[in-house]
Order: sequence, then C-alpha cells, then structure tokens
Amino acid sequence: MLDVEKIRRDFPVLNREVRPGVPLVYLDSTATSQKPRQVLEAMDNFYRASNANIHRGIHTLAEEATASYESARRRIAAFINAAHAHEIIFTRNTTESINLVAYSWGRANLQAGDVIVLTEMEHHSNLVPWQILAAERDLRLEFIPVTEEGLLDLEAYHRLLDLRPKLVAFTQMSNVLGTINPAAEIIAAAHQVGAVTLVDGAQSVPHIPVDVQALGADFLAFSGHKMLGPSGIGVLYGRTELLEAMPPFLGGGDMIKRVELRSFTTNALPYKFEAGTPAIAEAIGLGAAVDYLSAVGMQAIEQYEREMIAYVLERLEEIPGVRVFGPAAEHKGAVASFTMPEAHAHDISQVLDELGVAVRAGHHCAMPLHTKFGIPATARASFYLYNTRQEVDRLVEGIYRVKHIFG
Ligand code: 7TS
Repeated sequence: MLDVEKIRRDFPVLNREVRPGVPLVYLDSTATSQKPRQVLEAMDNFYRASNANIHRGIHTLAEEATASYESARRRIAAFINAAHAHEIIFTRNTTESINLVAYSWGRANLQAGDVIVLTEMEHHSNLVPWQILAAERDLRLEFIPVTEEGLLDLEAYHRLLDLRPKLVAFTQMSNVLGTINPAAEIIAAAHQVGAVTLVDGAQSVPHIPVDVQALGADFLAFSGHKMLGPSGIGVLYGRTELLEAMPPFLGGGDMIKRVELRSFTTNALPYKFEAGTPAIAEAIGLGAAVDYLSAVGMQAIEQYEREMIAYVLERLEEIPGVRVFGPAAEHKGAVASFTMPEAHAHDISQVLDELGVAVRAGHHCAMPLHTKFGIPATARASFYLYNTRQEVDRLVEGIYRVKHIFG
C-alpha cells in the first residue's frame, strides 16, 4: 500500500493555502501533475553544479551533463521496458511526439486512399496531426466508436480492420472518460492486418504499468509533466526498425553525422530525431520522476487509484443530478468528468475554487467526444498518488455548495 502522508510531504505545493485558511485540494493532475522535491532538486543540482551543453564538449561539465542526460534516457527506457535506450526520443511533449510520427513516418509511408484508424475519444493532439496529413495526402480517417458507457466498440474496430488500415492510433487512457482501453488486444489485431500502431500514453504512462514490449506497440507517446516531471520534456518511443527507416523530422545541430554545403548525412538513433540543444535539465528532471514512480511502484499506484476512483464514483453517484461520464470503476483510471443540471462546468469549477478545490472545466481538448455526448463541457476531477479520501470528501462538499448556490 502507498504511504500517502509520506508521499504528500515530498510535494511542496500541496502544503499551500489557496487563500488564508483555505488549503489546496489539487484535483487536476490529468492536466498536469505536481512535482516532488526529488525532481526539483535534480534540476536545481544540474544548474548549480554541472550546467553545460551536451554531446559537444570534452570539458568536465559537458561530460557530466551528457552523462546525466543519457542516464535519464536509460532509466526512462527501463521504466517502459524498451528494448534499447536509443528507442527513447526526447521531444517537448506528447503532442510533439505524435506530430513527429505524422511528419516523418506518415509522409514517408502514406499515400492517397490509405486508411488511418483513430477513436472518437482522442485528445486533439492525436487527431489534428492526422487531419493535417489526411488533407495533404488525401488519406481516409476512420474512427472506432465510443459506446454510451464510454468504452470502445471493439466489434466495430474489427470491421474497420477489413479496410486494411496502414496505421491504428489510439489513446490507452481517456483524459475525459478515464477509460483504460485494451491496448494489447487492439495492437495485436492491427498487426494481423499489417498496420503500424501508435499508442497515446499521455494518461496511461503516469498511472498504470506500461511495458512496450508486452504491448507490442510500435510507437508510444507521453509527456513528462503529467508524471511528476517538468513541462517541456516528452518522449516518443519507437521500435528501432521503424525509427531507423524514418527520415529526420527537424534539421539542425546534433541530428547530423556530416554536413556539406548542399547535403548532410543523418546521425544514429536517437540523435537523428533530436535536432538542436534539447531540454537538458528537464530530461534529468524526468529521470528523477521515473525514479520516484518506480520507487513507489506503478502497480501500487494503479491499485491505489483504482480504490480511489471506486470511492469517487460512489460519492458522486449519491448526489442527485450529477452525471458522471465514462465506464464503471473497473474499466477506468482516476478521472471523473461530470455535469450538473444546476450549473455550467465553469460555474462548478469557480465555486469549487473558492473552497480551494482545483478541477478543470471545458472540453479538455476532446471536443468531438463532448459533441458525441451532446454536451459543450464537463467539470473534471482527476486524482493521483498524492490525493486522499478526505480530498474527495471536500470535492463532494463543494458540489453540494454548487447545488445550494445555483439550485
Ligand atoms: N493525449 C492525452 C490523452 C492527453 O490527456 C493530453 C493532455 C495530450 C495527449 C497532450 O499532452 P501534451 O503534454 O502534449 O499537452 N491532456 C490534457 C488534459 O486533459 N488537460 O490538459 C491537458
């Protein structure tokens, strides 16, 4: 079991009051997580002791900086069980990772009439890059439908596979419904028809154990800032064979082996895809974040959040009029998006903020999913390893306050 009180002491911001006498209840980790002192210290130490550019110098600081950056890459590779550290490409975030695949792999491999299968529950970052590519290359986008309950319709998926898609790209965990999709099954079926697979792991990698080799994933994208790490650093995992065959995404320093006035040769993996000075301190911070998550244990975190969401749903369902979107607790992560007949999501969020409870309101960058459910917005409470049951109770008190004010 998690020692949540001990964990909370590692997160300085969790001690703060939003206003005098009103402690923070942070229920917006799906947007970005808070950061433990171990991550802050790793970045601070880097800047205080070893700041230098990487891969370019042979002076001591440059060597230390390079060693720390590459050590972070190796620990992140181990965290998702990648077969090689060079399969970890540092990017800015999930969005950039997916765009990298769309620009590089997509432009090299897709032609007019080719089919890409996505789902109706995608975040805009796993939707718009494919829309751009589809318009440019005259591709066909197809979508695995989401059921009323908030699950993927897998029978419909199997029918879509008859179209012989070239790519199947889907989220492993919905940032709105919390749905955890059967990624291994989706990938295995895609591979049977020869499709390449991309998993959006922005929500899954922080919250459940993810093993890319067990999943069989070809690409996996995720963001540091949602998994206790800093913003400005993300990861694209890709299988060696695919990455080797892909053309570079951005051109510039570090991604080359040799340059002449009119030509260049590309560097080896992973540097081929890391043009320019990367986010060095942020990569080191993400290394510290995966150390922290590993020390707590991803299975323990998953279990803790399972119990948490079961309690959240039980408490929310007792409130008349509250409608929670997404499947039953057994199929979802610790995300509760809801509406109330009395108040718009933004009003809910504002009243909750007066009580120190931070939730997000809006379409959460999944407009098509909200359109499907016929609603413009939801209020979303999301939970992580540092949240407590008492905080759930504070949320519920706040929702009763909303009913009192608007009811
Ligand atoms: N995919 C999913 C499933 C996400 O939840 C997000 C961010 C992204 C991709 C994009 O990540 P980024 O780091 O590149 O921005 N989701 C949210 C959210 O739900 N609220 O704020 C950001």
